[in-house]
Amino acid sequence: GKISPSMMCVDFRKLEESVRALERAGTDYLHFDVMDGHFVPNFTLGPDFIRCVREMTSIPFDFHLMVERPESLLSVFDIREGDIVSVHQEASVHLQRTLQHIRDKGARPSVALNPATPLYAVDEVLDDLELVLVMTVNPGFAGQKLVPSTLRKIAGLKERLTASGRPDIEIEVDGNVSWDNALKMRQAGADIFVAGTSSIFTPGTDIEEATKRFKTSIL
Ligand code: S6P
Ligand code: MG
Repeated sequence: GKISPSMMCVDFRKLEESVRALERAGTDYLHFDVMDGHFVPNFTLGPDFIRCVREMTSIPFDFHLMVERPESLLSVFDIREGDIVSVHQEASVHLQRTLQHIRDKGARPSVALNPATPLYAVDEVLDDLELVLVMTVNPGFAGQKLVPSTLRKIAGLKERLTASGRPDIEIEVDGNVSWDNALKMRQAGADIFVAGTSSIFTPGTDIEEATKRFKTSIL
């Protein structure tokens, strides 16, 4: 499994040293939560913040766009080859075209699904995808509790992808990925784990040590 630490959970006063600790621990991605106050009732990281982190590191970025009409906002982000870009199925009117635009930038197209969104919502875009992001909480806030039915959903998605001839599509999980839940998610078929306040960013935790331990636990 791969780890994608959630940058909205970083202590912003220690931004650069946190990025360095994550680098030393061999993180696979950095996860950036972008919220617009419409699709979700909150605001978080924007293009300037993300560009600032880009200047610090060459770790690939994992954009999670929790915004209405993501197609109209792709151009404001510095998206590079090898980055993951997740757009929400519920927020995108022209989903196939949006995924195509992401691929044209050399990035890895991904669709995010809210807990209540059925798996068949990705059936018609499997050709355009490299990953599916399964939300295991309702998006908008860090520090929430797992929606239990999403564990079955991960397993269901794994089966569905295999049956459709796309077992190569990776499954990313986001929301209350605690030490315990990560193991259950791993067992259900998850490949990429967004780590937040439930694991490596619990106050008082040594980020480098916790990230290494997390990576070992999802091997
Ligand atoms: C939630 C967001 C997530 C959170 C992450 C925090 O809307 O998409 O990426 O930052 O879930 O982790 P935790 O462990 O606090 O749930
Ligand atoms: Mg997220």
